[in-house]
Amino acid sequence: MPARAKRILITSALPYINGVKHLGNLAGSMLPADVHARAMRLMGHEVLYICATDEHGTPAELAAGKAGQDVRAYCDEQHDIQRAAGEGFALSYDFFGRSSSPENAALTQHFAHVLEENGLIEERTSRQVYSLADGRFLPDRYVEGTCPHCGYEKARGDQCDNCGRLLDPVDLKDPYSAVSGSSDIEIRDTTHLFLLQSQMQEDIRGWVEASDDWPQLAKSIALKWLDEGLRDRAITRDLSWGVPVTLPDGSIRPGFEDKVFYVWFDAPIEYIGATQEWAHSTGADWQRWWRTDAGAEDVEYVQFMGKDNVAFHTVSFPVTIRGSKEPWKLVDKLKAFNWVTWYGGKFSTSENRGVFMDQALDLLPADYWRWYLTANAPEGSDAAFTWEGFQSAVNSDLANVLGNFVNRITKYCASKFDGQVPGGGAPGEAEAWMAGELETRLAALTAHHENMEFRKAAAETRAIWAAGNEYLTRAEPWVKYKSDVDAAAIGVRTGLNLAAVFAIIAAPIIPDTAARILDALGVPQDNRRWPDAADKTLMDALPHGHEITPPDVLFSKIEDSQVAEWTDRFGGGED
Ligand code: B3M
Ligand code: ZN
Repeated sequence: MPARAKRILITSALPYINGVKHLGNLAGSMLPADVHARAMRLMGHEVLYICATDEHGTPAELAAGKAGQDVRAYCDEQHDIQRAAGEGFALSYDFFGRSSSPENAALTQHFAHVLEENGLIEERTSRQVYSLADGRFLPDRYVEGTCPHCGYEKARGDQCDNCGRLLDPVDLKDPYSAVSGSSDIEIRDTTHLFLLQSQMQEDIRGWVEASDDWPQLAKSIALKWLDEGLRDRAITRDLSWGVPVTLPDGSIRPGFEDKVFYVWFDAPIEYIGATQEWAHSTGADWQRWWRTDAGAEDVEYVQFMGKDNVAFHTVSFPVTIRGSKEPWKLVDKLKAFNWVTWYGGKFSTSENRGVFMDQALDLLPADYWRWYLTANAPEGSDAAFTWEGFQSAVNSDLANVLGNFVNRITKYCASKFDGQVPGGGAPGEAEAWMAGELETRLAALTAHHENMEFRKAAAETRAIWAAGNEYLTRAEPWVKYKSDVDAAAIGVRTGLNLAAVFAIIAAPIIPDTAARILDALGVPQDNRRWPDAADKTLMDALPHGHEITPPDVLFSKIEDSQVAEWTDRFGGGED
């Protein structure tokens, strides 16, 4: 148990329902959230890790349309596919919900009602793009055209993918419908609910400035938005798929029969909605995680996301929460990531550039990817995925450093000591050196995990494994065995105990391999706890005489021929 066990709520940005995510999406939200959740659980904290598919809005409708499917059927199918991909990557969600759940609809409607009671919502008439050919309004991504800022010709109504600016569909030049391609378009008046964010400007600024626990990237993005001034924004759309706009008595709001809430209004509310889904399916209590009048003031709430989502989490969603004047839990720590690029460029399905989550698992087990993507997390800047970098991380860190250590020591124990942890011998110089390494390095590693510094955590994990190999070089049990079996015994015993420590500290990043090593060493579940840097018994914890079995090969090296084949299939540096 840590000095003080905390209650930690972790959410990762909700992946859009429109297709399996690529490795860059994984590396910038779900994977680091999982690594953090696992590390904190191992350290004895009570963790709730929640995620869900983000199922509303134009991306869902458009993708369903392309697939020729009804939107709900499309979402049902894609949700299962994404859940399976998450399981394949060993993402240890406590619950993976759906923003189309009844829980989220009820919460979204509730927030709109209280915001309106608090004078923060009003109906306004605004101008929207209307397609005569399609007989409908074209919100957000339903319309494409030329970006008024940079001239990019395939800008989407809500955002330009070329210059990154957020757009209003009516500002696009030469607009055309993304449904039919028709440019038979006019601008018509339509009524929507507007959230009066401008009234919350000072409140939100005060809250952001008081949040000392946010890493730099998140805070600077939030302040930039506040400096530009919060604008009132429409939180409904002319669409049929989404959360219906109701009055407090539950009936549809007059004039909003063909409208629903905007996806970015209901999606973050689904963090709460998915927690309710979890509670309803398990009988657990959701309020102690979310309601500060029901114990949630003790919760540490950590959010993970890519940098493009930060404004929505530091400004828009907090306007919803704080504007409600109800006792909801707000984020305490927000970890934002830059992009993983594909050789410096964009991942692209259509251009065959990059690997998607389901494809990755057909090539190699999850731990290989988890290791590389964590060791190269896009923290300080964007990080390029390259096959060469992936090959070298797997071959040197996993196969040569960790795999080789575990393999050497367990095989030697099996062949010379009947596969039993040997007693005998006393710690000497080599053991003292290793104990010193462990003490300082474990303390550093623990701090990196607590601070959510993922690259540093992976580097320190590797450094501890490497120290183990250095220890074996110093202790030389295989040389000593010839003249002094007891002197060899202390080396083998220490080595086996180190293998257990190495597996436990690796478990947040490579959980499947860690479990295989711990199984091979016969470490009981109850003893699979995060090691305390000050613990003097770490190198002699396995009972003497205890049986171990060498594991099968832990990692196979990636061959140059595989790199060549994958470069061919998924793209590489040449294009
Ligand atoms: N689905 C956008 C994204 O995947 C969005 C995140 C929602 S978090 C509430 O980038
Ligand atoms: Zn642009």
